[in-house]
Amino acid sequence: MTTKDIQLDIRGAVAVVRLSRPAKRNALSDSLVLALRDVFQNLPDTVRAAVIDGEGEHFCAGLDLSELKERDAGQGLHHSRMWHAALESLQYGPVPVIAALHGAVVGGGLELASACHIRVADESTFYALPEGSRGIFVGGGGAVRIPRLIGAARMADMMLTGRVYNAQDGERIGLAQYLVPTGTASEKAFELAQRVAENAPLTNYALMHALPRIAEQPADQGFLTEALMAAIAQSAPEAKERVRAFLEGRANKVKKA
Ligand code: 1HE
Repeated sequence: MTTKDIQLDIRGAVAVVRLSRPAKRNALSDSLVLALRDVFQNLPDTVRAAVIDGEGEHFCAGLDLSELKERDAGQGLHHSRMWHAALESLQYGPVPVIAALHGAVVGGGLELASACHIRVADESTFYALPEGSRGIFVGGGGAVRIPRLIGAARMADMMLTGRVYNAQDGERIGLAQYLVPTGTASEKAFELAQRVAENAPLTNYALMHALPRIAEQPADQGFLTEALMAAIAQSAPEAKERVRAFLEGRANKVKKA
């Protein structure tokens, strides 16, 4: 499936979703944000993991500023909520999503990346939140998700001073979990997605839907939610078979890194 601004390529169990507005540096117009929502809400059942990357020199230049017309407060509220709904369809969608980053990952582009479950950045990547200098604020969930990756103090610094993080520093502070040579982020993300796709679906579900909520719960509630999720996951026939396979020497051992 391909829309005007997004290419969707299903490769086995992995969906590769590509932002395809390279002339506008993949700036996120309303129609592109809605198309993203639609893609993640309608992935075929055979898909077990997804990669999202960007065509051209940059992952994403953020909000399409040409659409930032005068809105009243109510319209602004609904516009931001539209982004929330779209990015929640990735974060709390059917499958884990791996972002392959290169070039600019700025503004709403960083908000999009932070809604993904894993971020792989190549050496050309740079991160910024230019909202501060544009006289606006994040509105795509960045105020919730980005502090959870790097802390509110670093995010405030990025917005107050226009600080730009390069790829190495981005990985060091937690914006990406993987740093790879220039031009290889999509390949690495696809390789990881294939690995993720082999997990038991209920384990992936727990990691996407239970873990972030447990992490936000007070400890005593978190322990209970963890126990409930653990009991459900281990009761699945697939879990029993995977454990049996290890005990019978049919499954991989963990290898030293
Ligand atoms: C755009 C956008 C955009 C490029 N909206 N049209 N985001 C920003 O403030 C970042 C603005 N963009 C940039 O700083 C740069 O474009 C880049 C560093 C990303 C890339 O630089 P470069 O030299 O490769 O490209 P360019 O020449 O700046 O841009 C190429 C074209 O894309 C040009 O249009 P053209 O018609 O003159 O060819 C640019 O105008 C256009 N373009 N970025 C619209 N963002 C939910 S709230 C989120 C709030 C935010 O995201 S605010 C941050 C917005």
